[in-house]
Amino acid sequence: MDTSPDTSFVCPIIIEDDRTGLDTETIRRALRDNLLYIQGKLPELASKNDLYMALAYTIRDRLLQRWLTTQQTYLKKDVRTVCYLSAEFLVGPHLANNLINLGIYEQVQKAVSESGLKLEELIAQEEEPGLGNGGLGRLAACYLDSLSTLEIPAIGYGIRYEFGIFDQEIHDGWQVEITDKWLQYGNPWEIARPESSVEVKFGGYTESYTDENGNYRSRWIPDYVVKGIPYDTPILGYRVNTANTMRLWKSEACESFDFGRFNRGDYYGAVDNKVHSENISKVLYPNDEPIQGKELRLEQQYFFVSCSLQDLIRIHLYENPSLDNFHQKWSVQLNDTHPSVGVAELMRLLIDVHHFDWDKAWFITQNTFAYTNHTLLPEALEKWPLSIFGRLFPRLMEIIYEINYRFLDKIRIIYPHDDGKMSRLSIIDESGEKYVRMAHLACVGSQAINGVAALHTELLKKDVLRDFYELFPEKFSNKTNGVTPRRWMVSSNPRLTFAITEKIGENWIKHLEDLRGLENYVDDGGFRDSWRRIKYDIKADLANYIDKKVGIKVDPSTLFDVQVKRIHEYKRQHLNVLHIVTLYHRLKNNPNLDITPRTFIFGGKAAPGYFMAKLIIKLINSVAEVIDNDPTIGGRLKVVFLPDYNVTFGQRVYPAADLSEQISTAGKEASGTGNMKFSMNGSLTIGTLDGANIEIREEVGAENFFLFGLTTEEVYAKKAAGYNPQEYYYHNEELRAVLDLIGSGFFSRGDSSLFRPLVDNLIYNDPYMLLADYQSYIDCQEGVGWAYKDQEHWSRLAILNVARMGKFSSDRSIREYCEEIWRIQPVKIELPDYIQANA
Ligand code: GPU
Repeated sequence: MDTSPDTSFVCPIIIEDDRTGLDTETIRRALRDNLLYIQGKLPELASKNDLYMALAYTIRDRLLQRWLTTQQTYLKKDVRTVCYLSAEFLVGPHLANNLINLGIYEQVQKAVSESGLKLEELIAQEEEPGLGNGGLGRLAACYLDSLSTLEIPAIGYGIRYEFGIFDQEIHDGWQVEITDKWLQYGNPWEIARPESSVEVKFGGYTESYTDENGNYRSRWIPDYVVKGIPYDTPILGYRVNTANTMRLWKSEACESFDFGRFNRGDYYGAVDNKVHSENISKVLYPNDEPIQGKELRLEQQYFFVSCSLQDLIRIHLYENPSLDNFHQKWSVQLNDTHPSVGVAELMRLLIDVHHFDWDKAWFITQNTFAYTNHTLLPEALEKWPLSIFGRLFPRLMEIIYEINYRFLDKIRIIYPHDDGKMSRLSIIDESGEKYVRMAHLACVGSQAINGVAALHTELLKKDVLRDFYELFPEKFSNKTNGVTPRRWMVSSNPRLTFAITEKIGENWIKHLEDLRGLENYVDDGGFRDSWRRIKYDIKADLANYIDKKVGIKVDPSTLFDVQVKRIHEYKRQHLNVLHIVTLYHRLKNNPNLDITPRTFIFGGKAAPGYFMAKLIIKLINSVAEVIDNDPTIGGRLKVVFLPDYNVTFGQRVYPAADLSEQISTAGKEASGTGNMKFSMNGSLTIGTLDGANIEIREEVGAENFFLFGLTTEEVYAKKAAGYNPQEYYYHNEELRAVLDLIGSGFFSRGDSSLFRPLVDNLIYNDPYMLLADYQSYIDCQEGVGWAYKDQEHWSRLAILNVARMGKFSSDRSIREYCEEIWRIQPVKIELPDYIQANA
């Protein structure tokens, strides 16, 4: 079958207005048309989901010209392109954002309501693609939005997991994992491109041979070959014509059957091979930090990286005579070490397939890659047993040995007789069982290395990557994370967006620094009034949602104190619980105590095999059950754990929060990005000097931030001095009472063994130093309570928080990457005349 472009086809395509028009009437007609001809449903039998699908196709039609024109422009102009390699893209639902970015929300709303429907209900139908665990995957999605908005040529490459992050249910207070079948009703946003499939080798052995010119070469004879099929999704920028591509790879068996094996009678062998190939892109591993060292996970990483690099090379050779200038046309960003096998794979492709010599191949490779580190947790630094790595990728293993040999040879000259240095820097960990250290491969093979917040980058230089920093300080820089205001303000908080725009115009949506203009209104009592009314209405909506979801009634006039993020000991959800139990304990002892009524809201998933994280979820739910049903509390404290925290729920909860909990142990959270989303939506932060909290506090001002806890230096010093949590337990009476209450079985129907592991771990071990930070946290929370009572004052602080969040737009982050790492310029996309411009 011929799947290449047929240039003899000269018939001009007449673009039907129904597929491009942006006015209400055309959209209404197109919706009906797509319902019938794409979704195949008569209006009277159409479900909400059918109508959502018809609307999604209607919007996709309007993206297609922009998308294809963008791709064509890139090819024609032979532009420099950034390619973002990420094992996760947590993009969230597409429909609402595409409407906003196209600028047709109102028209579509009208078109839909004239057909008797509610746009918000159709938007709510969309099943979000949960192709990520948390912060790292969501950051990749924010960056795609900013890249398109800033008109930067870019491709996001990843894996099209058939099952994304599991859906979370809570049964009797425990997390239960349910398969995420996000594709079951179809995905209208993607287009499969089987004609661009590529093949990826696994297993087998290598052999050397002499080519026709007498050169020694290696070739890889694989055990099996897997096919990667690309699925493309357009990522439209805000009010621009740029629509970049997110290209996700699905794995399939190369032949539907291995007929050789089949005919030899090895039917099961043949089927096994097919099943294994298809398994590679089957499911997202639900562990982040640290990821699980499973062989299939390593296969996933190599699979998508090899597919992506082969794809880049193919595109490159379409416009260029050779790969000599590859690094001038592409900048490949490694989103953590998950894709860092790319360094060895590009070497292999250049040397084995395109016959480059080593030095030239290495020059191109080193100048192509850049590496972002996202964690300081030592246990999260990826390493793979040599035994597995070498068996799966024998040729890459040889190449990594050669890279390492040449690297260490240089090190030996710089640091003669320093064997410690050599073994610390080596790509191969030889201290016990041998491992490939993926961060080392990334550092050696990249032209730039960055952390994701100022403190994080400093700690990388001082600690985790110290030897590399000493060796090539010029490669290191900081790129503080950011989030897209299109999703995290405009789309998720239309009321606040309207109020802001009414005062300062709409420029801030693309230039978030312009929010500073709001500072002129902090003294405007009328503005503060309407600010508070908006917050109240959003909280009332969330209260309704909570009631519907978990049957708990909460009062929107109470302080909404929110912690939503992955459940992890270092993020210290259990410190939050200690505060709740402290307040409860005080109220039990002193029923008339004057406290600020609060609603504590939690959300987050635990890795299925992470016992302590799951026990923390159970603890939150157990405490909630007791407190929520205690009549003596009279609603002054409420605790809610909302199941299945995801992007969609995040969009609901950030706008409704008064207080944002960012309480990780100093030095543990690389950046955090939820902290930014809360603050942009007018919540105040209670937090430690960790990750981007520090920079948020610098921007909003110390007086607008509730700071507590040890600093990183203090954490280190205390650890070095032999931290003993028992001292806190024995010297702090209230803390002891709280821990004893939890340990006694009070919250677990008398079962004193249930929370024992958690309580004992705190008293005897406490690796994340909750006990050391306890008193400071409690005191700080008391200050929060008092501050909230003065609503006028609180509103001022909230407005100032929003006004000063300009730095944390992902547009700022992406501009920095473009200028300092990728050296890539924007490219304007001009649409053909017959396409209506943005509304
Ligand atoms: N992060 Br590594 C993840 O979400 N998953 C990971 O596997 C790794 C890092 C997070 C960091 O914990 C968070 O601090 C940071 O803001 C985020 O990456 C994006 O940089």
